[in-house]
Amino acid sequence: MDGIDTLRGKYLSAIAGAADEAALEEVRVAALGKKGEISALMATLGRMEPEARKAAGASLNALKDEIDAALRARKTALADAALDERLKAEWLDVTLPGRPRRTGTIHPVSRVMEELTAIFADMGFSVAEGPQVESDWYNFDALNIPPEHPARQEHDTFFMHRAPGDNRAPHVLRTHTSPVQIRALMERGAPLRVIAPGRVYRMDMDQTHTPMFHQVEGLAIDRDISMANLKWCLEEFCRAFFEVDKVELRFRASHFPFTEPSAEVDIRYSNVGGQLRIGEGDKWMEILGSGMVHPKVLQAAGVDPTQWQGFAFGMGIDRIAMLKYGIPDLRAFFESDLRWLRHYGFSPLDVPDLAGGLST
Ligand code: 2U9
Repeated sequence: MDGIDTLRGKYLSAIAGAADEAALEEVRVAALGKKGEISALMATLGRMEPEARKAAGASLNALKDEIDAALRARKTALADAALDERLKAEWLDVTLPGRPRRTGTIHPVSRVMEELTAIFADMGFSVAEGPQVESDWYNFDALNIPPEHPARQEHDTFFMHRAPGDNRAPHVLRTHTSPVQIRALMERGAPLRVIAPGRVYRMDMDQTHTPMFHQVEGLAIDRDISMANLKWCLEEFCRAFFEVDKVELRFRASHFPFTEPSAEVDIRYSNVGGQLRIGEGDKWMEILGSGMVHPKVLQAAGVDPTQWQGFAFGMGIDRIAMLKYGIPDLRAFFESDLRWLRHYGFSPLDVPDLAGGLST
């Protein structure tokens, strides 16, 4: 059986020398494949004398098993070597300090909403939310804005489509957050203190207007509420929000359908070399609208105006964010420019808290 020993030597050294799995497979096919050398020898067994066939068959089977085992052992060795290579190449020192990565930032509008919430929560107001697509009853009628009022005109309001043949009044994108407060009043009744921050929509687009902007409105309903409470509440808010000890507000008589009497509120400020300072100087800037809730509005929400009254106010969040953080261009708020967001955004870990002032 010299031939067998030659074959053994040939294939075992070929297996030992195979550098990768593909080379190993070639050796397997050459030896044990259908047309392989050992398979061919197996095929000759049938033509042998029985005695010779027995001996040759046993030797060939033993060789086949030996080559098979060698193939498997080499395969495992190659896989282990490949894994060692990878582990060496992909080695990572987990004791190194973390690399600083850029994190996202909190948008100034979100930041100001958090600040507003903290300030008003401290005064006993809860936050209410509601749908951005509203019926015209919640957005207008309940707020004493009759159908012929200018705010209802097409140029201000975005109307939703109705299916053809559906002749009901269309829903609108809310033009203010007041419907949220109507809903809160109807659901919870009086007494009530809520603020409603959120997105509102008006068909308006120029340097100082965007079709979507953010508002916060506040509503306080109780048995004995007056303009004096309103004034204190707004002064307290401005002091905390602008983080100054002294603020001065000026109430100018105005008109809104949902409040009577109504007042627009200006804040005293100065402009020193382009730097705005709140609470000092001889300039006045309008920052919000307010008033005593109109009895018809209370009535629409199912609250008896002979028992309850309250104040309400509304202000633009984007505008007060620009004012507080010195942001010059309103439209940049909605462009998602990463450089702008990194510059004007806030750390997600820095959550405003009233204890000791908002920013400390
Ligand atoms: C209810 C009753 C009354 C909310 C109010 C204003 C005055 C106001 C504007 C400020 C700037 C909107 O963003 S802005 O253009 N808002 O002047 N809003 S009183 O009055 C309400 C709200 C809800 C139930």
